Amino acid sequence: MEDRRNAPLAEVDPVVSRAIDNEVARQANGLELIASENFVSEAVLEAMGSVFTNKYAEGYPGKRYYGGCEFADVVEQAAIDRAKELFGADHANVQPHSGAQANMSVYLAAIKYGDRVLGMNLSHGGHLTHGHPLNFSGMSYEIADYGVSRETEQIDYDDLARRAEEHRPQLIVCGASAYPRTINFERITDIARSVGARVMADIAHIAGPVAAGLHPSPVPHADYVTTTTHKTLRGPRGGLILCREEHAAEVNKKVFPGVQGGPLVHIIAAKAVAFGEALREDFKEYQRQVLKNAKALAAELQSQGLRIVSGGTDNHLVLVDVFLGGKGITGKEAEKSLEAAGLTVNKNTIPFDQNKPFVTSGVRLGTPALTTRGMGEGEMRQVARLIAEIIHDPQSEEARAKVRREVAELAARFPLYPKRLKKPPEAEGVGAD
Ligand code: DSN
Repeated sequence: MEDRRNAPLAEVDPVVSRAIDNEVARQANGLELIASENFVSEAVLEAMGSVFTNKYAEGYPGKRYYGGCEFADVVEQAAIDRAKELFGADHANVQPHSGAQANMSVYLAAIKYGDRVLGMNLSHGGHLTHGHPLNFSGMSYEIADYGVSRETEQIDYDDLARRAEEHRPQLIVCGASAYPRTINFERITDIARSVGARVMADIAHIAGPVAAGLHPSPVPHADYVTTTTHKTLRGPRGGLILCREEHAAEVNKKVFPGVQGGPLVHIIAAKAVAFGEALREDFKEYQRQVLKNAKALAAELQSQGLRIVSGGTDNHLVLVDVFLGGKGITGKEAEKSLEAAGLTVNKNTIPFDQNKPFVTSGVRLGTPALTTRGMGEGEMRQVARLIAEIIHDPQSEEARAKVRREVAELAARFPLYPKRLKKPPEAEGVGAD
């Protein structure tokens, strides 16, 4: 039998190889505005694609259930040390395969089945794992929620305090997936302490600004801090838990063997690389630009006649009301029309949405990915005008063609993964068509 173990992917599996090439082209030739996405460095990709994928390493550095873990220990210890330094945390567990598994491990460490959890309402910006009835969180715990005020569309901390007093939760979950404003983690922790609850802060979206010191950190306040590593933090797809020393042993036990088996050592190696990158001064500069870009994007969208939920943004994301009480279009229609013009966004509910979650009145935009490409405030204003043009006239072929041309020009001016981009998109029929 022919041994093809050393043959290149394109020969071994043309279907997968072509899909990867097409995805490189899709990412490079379009404009990515999904707030939870980003582009990792070649160094992170190299670590992810390493032979560490072959290694079982159940346990933790120095205490493994398998032999041959000496180099797995090196990368995991590097990831732990760098995460602790980056966030000023006592303890880091870098093994969660995802943010959801990080959150699940914390719930198991912090509370018992059937206990009460107070989490942010999903349609006000909360996350599935903060208590949705179809998620393990909603299935396993009694959930109460808090949200934003109708007037300001910002978290109503007085109401949160009242609800904490009323429901007496064992755990308060804070952090959000679609909330553009600064979160007062200290105030939420004070509220939790007043009712004897623990606090889990899920900073998946804002981990980058937090690491760069541009958003107040929950680490000195909350009992547990969880995050994904692939959003503003710009690492590989995965999860991370930070906590105080007193919770370290319990958290480790709940990640493994509680929730997971063997860690993904290749991903942990890539987390180490990403955390190393995030410790550098240029990462802080990048995060500053992400925030400036989000403000520029929001301001221009506003002057183009779109409504920005909460009136602006303090972080990397902008929640746009495209429905405008029925005068505009739905989030679903906006997402589709923008995609056809080469702009990738996701539809999103807005607080007190009149439309169903699959339709929505809003779109969520974020600047992390375009900022990684090197774009600044001038480009954000241009992107905002392109978005507004499509939303104000979603059926116009002429507008779509014009926007597509400008998207292609912008994308070409800020190249992405040039060494991986194999063919011009026209040749493959890939990209904005
Ligand atoms: N799906 C992620 C997001 O887009 O925010 C959260 O898990």
